[in-house]
Amino acid sequence: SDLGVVLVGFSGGQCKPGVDAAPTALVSAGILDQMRDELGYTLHGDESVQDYNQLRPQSDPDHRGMKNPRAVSAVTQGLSQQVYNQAREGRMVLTLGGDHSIAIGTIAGTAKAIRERYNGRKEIGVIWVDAHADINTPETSDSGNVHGMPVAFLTGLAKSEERDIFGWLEEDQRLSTAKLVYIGLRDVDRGEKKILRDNGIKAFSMHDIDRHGIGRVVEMALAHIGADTPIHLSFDVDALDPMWAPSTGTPVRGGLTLREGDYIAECVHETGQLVAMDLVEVNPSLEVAGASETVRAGVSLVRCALGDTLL
Ligand code: DIR
Ligand code: MN
Ligand code: MN
Ligand code: MN
Repeated sequence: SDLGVVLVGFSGGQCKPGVDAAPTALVSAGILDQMRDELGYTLHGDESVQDYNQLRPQSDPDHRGMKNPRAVSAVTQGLSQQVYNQAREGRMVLTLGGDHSIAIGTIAGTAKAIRERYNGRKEIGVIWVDAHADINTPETSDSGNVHGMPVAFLTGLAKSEERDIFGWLEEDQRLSTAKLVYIGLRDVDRGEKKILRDNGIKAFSMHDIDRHGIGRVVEMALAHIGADTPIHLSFDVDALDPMWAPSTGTPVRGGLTLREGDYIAECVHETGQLVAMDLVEVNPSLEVAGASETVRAGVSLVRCALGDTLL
């Protein structure tokens, strides 16, 4: 079958350099060769990594507290078109980031393509696997880093009138809060907790995983999305415990084991509903001793989501 690949060397959604080098590291570790040779995909799209950090506007002052707002907006707007172009052809789309701000573009792209494919009768569901909820609005964010805000812009909880600062997002590129589910949360800001509560957003924290086990949590998450809903899986590698994925910008202890992460990905694959996956926040320049482990964990998550089986 067909797989569109989008390789995004971009770090402007947060402050630590190096996360832009992840696609190259993942490709060097053989991720695309494995998709082709072992999983049997026909690959589409540019297999050379695009350096999106070069795409800097001349002047990009903070706006509503957001850092690099025009750069992140321009990159994600371009990505939304790229992912849409792949998904429109009926291909599964794999995006390798970059920081998690890029999901503004990837999810906008699949949301639009799926609405078109089903003449507006279906919308995507998103499974967001992360230690963080990434649902700050510019006003609730303490950091100003846009990688902590993508879900707010995608759901319309944060809106913008400026075309060059996420004002390009159209209604058909949006995600319903009812079609969103989190797995792995353990570092959620106070303002984000209020947003999750006020909007009744489904979220499974590490506490829920401890209580019910990963099997039951994934079952409940998929039940929330629904059996006939196309799924976009957005996987932040920091959902994994730093024991398995130390090389990431904002590690939080007490996370998923590598097997729990792989299990989530395997179950999403098994549904047959997966239409797109993002793998983000691998930063090979941090914790250099753990960089290759983190890259290997990322490769494993993608393999599992795209159909590698144990037996
Ligand atoms: C924090 C950390 N909630 C923020 N967020 C993320 O900056 O908004 N770290 N996404 O990965
Ligand atoms: Mn995170
Ligand atoms: Mn935090
Ligand atoms: Mn994230």
